[in-house]
Amino acid sequence: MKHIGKARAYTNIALIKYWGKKDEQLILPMNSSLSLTLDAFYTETEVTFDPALSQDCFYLNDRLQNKEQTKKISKFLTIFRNKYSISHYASVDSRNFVPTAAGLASSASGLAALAGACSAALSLELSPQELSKLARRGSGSACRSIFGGFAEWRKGDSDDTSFAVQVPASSWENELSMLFILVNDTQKDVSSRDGMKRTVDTSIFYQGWLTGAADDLELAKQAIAENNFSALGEVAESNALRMHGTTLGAVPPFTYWSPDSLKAMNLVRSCRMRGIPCYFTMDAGPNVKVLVQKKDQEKLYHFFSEHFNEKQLILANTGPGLEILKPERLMDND
Ligand code: FM0
Repeated sequence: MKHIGKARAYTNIALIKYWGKKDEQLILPMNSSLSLTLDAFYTETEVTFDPALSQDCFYLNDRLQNKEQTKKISKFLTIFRNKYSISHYASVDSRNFVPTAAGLASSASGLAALAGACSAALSLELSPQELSKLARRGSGSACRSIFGGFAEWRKGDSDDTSFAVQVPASSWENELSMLFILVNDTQKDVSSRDGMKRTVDTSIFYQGWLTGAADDLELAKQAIAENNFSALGEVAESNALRMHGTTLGAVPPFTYWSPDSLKAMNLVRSCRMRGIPCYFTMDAGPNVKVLVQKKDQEKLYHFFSEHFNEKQLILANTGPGLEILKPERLMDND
């Protein structure tokens, strides 16, 4: 018998970053992190466990992926199969919904959607906490995309104690937005997985990162509890800078910044001087994301549109948590 399930998950951007693993196999992080889920980028994934298959196959945006591209998915499926005693291979049909084709496909939304689809396929009815643990095994940041709004990934110290939880913010989170600035870059990519490993293994700044991140998380949670935008923005910006600082102390040193990343960061500072409160963050790539209050998002967009072209700017609002969907193949038979 075939088992089919489908789910949608939205991407999240960390305000306090996950940067470094304590256990690479289980994906246990060195530090706890905190993110905001956004509505502009999401993944829909349908998974079919099928006794007729002789290997896992992975379609991304209708294209069959090669062995290398299927590896991460297949590894996750194997973890899932072992955990829930399933013997069938699966076909995974994933679609990334991003406003432009600018390489913003995210492992967070992808692996969270896959975890949700697998759970739905077997009607497991897992709790958000269990889903978060499961998604974490695919990609660390995915454990936070189970939740909408703010999520805190509590690092824990075992497979069972490392998962994300909702951070209550009344409805304040709905007053927040993020502007994505897609910058041009010609540098060779260092994946977040490789970048964080090199940093943990070799950066003389890594210990400083860990000490700071624990304090930053507390400051961020307090700012959320008090609905204090500037306090949240300040700690998020400084946390991102510290994370990126660690890469310069690694061996060999590296950076995710490109000249246009610096240009965008400087523009954020001048925006603040002009009276628009806004703060930047960056992940393992050159794009800059700017946290802003929804009421100021048009002004911010306008300001940046004088320096970057329209295709480079994407506005997002706070997004929802994991959604279980009705599989299309079942709908055909309705
Ligand atoms: O999102 O090796 O989840 O907290 O985006 O798959 O566990 O892709 F800036 C980096 C994301 C890390 C910060 O890492 O790594 C954050 C980052 P995996 P992910």
